[in-house]
Amino acid sequence: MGHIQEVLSSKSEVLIEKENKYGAHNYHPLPVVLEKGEGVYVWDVDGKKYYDFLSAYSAVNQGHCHPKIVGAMIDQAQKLSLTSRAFYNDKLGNYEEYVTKYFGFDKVLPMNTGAEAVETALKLCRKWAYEVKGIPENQAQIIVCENNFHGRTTTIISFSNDETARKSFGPFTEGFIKIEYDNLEALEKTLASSKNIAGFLVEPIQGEAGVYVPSEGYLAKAKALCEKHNVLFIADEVQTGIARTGKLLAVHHENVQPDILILGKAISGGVYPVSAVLANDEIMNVIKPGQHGSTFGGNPVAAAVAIAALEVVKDEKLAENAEHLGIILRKGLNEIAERNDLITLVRGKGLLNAIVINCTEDSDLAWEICLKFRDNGLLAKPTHGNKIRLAPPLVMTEVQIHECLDIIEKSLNYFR
Ligand code: IF1
Repeated sequence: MGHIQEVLSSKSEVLIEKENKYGAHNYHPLPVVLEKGEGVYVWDVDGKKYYDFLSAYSAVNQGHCHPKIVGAMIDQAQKLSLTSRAFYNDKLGNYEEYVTKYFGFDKVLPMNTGAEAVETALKLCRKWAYEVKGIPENQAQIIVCENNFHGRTTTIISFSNDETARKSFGPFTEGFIKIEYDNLEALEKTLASSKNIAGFLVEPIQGEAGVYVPSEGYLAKAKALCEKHNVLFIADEVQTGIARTGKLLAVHHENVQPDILILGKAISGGVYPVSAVLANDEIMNVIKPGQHGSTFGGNPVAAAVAIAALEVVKDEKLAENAEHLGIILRKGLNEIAERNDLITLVRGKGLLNAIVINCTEDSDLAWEICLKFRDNGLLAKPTHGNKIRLAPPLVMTEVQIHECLDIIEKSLNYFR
């Protein structure tokens, strides 16, 4: 197959060049320059329309620029945007009550990005370990999974096994034990190996690793094992949460209530950086004034935006829609796989899906396929070499899913 002939408009080229010249090279974006987003669609600077099958990595579950969410941001931003937590304001308490009742926890600690929320959860877990569980100071160990992705701070990459994310960023933070994902024996063995285990941090589905859905019952049994050993079950639902997998939370597929819940991305509908850590009083009350915080954490705009974004999830039944359309999407992808051997595997839950392409991880075929998707009006991006994540906003319709399946098959057939 030939390389896609790259012909971008001069408008796009100029803007790409600016990013190259004035911006850090910490990304390798697909060559498309976007200017507008609305619902399931985005438009490039030349007015070409695309289906967005990445959803900003599941941050725009409610669709791009949802009017209710944007409206909430505009209204609040014109009234009071930021007080810092040095003073009270009229939005935070209402948001804290709303979000804790929404997910069923006593308290929330509001932050801004997913990584900040993960860091917050790790600090909370350690402090609980020392002050409640009674683990000796500085001896707490937190279990994590191989091929995890929890963000890019120094502590988080300390327990990553992705050399690209780690190389030349040492020295690393101690206190983490890595085990195989979806392996209950490994979890049980590690839990039993030491009295200093404080928590188990896990993605209910490993997104970046290529949308790995664990075995049925894994999350429920893992939670039970953690309870047995008085270890906190910490669910990172930054990517899998907010209805993405067909339930409000991915852990709800197994009726699991985490000890600590981490949320980000679509909690704001992709309109504003909002993240949150939720827990019950026994855990959350270990944090005292001055022990943790953030300038923007829980600001009035974040509070207003998050309430609107969460209301949209319920009002528009996005979890039910994701569940229903995910079944149709995977069925259609499997039918394409029967006709075209470029797809070796289809996996996912709700509208968090991926196809595995019949090539080696270092091949550029998945990238080429995404360029062809782009030419045919659908935007997606490979993850870890030969997997292409397919995660549209949860406001898709059945007709649009079928239209996208046609685009996907037409694009794949170009490479046969
Ligand atoms: C980028 C990946 C996805 C996350 C989970 C915490 C965070 C993320 C499960 C941190 C963030 C984003 C980061 C984004 C791309 C995207 C991503 F490719 F990096 F790995 F989704 F899979 N927990 N994931 O998925 O949240 O600090 O970014 O708000 O470009 O780095 P954040």
